[in-house]
Amino acid sequence: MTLPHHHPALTADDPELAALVADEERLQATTLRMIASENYVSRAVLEAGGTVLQNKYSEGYPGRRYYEGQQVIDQVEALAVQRAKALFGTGHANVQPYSGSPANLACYLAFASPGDTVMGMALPMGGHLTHGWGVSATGKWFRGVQYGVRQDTGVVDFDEVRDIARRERPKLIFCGGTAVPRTIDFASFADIAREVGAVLVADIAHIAGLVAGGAHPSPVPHADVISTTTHKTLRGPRGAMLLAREAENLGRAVDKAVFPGLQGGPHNQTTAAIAVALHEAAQPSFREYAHAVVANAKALAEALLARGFDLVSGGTDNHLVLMDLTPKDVPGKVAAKALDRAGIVVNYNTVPFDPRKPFDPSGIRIGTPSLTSRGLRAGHMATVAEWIDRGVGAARTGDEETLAKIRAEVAELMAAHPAPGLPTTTG
Ligand code: DSN
Repeated sequence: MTLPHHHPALTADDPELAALVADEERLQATTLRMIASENYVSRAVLEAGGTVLQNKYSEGYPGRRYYEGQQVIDQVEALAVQRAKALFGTGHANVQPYSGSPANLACYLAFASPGDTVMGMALPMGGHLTHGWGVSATGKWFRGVQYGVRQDTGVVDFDEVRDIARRERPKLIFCGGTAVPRTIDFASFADIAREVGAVLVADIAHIAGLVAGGAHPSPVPHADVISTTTHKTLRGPRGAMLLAREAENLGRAVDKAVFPGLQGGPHNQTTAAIAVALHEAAQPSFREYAHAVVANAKALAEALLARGFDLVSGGTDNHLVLMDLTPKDVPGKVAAKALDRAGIVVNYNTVPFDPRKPFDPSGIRIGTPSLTSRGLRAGHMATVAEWIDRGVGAARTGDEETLAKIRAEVAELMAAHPAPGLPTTTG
């Protein structure tokens, strides 16, 4: 299969780099991308992110900049802010954080001081590095205390969360994470945060699109601040937002922390692409998409359970499934690399109480946002589960022939379901 040239200037200026871009386009077109945090953006989002808006410096906020010439940029940012507030129903939005980690770091700067106690879900339990985990700056510069999930259920135990919070009195509590397959109970976290006087940050990076599309309960009005990336289920560019209730001056604190506290000039081309993604997410078709992501993940989980796979928490309520491969006698990394050779792209992942190391853990994490963007629906999930089953089996026995066969079957289904944003395939 060949792809036509879609980047004429790049191809003329720098054919070496243009060829790499074409290779990546081909890879994304022909593989089943199941990394739960990835997606395909629309061509409109790609175009907005590649505009001359990137030539402009604009430290500050609309109407309060440190450089002149902001007649247009102010409107772009104001539009993104207005769309974010409308989509999520919040009083305040900051669309400038460069990505999820700086967005979370801004919460520390806004509401805590170095050495303060902060609380989040432990990374191996499904949390995120920036929720106070030891190797992260947030765990080095703050005193991170961590909650997890129950070993018997795989879900958060709010008695444990409350006990830790009462004992440790954290300044900040993070809820949300990167490998949480179940609905996040924002109201219960908010009760606990209120009781101990902590600021509650709901990190909805993974589920922002589901929240926007009505397929996961909203953290509004429970969380004080909502942190999210814009490129996962929300299907926007690589970027982030911080949303807050205006009434309590939370928004002002967040803004000061992002700029001048942490960042310089916002990436205006990204702001524009975020605005486009927010516009797309406000359409009725996005609601259908968000619900289909969840329906696909549930159908996939059922099909995997029927094939004898062990799923953390026994299934999923959202877009991701966390598989413990211990009973299959295949380490997560071996399975992930074999599936990659079969054209199914996943990541190896720790599972709660994992006896193995994070760089060689027991599980894999899979998700349905990207394949749903290509139009795959619940009826396709039995096939996907079968591929994963055969692929994991082939990983155990070193059966490269089976992996190659799956690769060809995957490519055929992908050719029938072109991905948004990619050049049309020919030949
Ligand atoms: N890297 C993201 C993920 O894969 O979940 C989190 O930052």
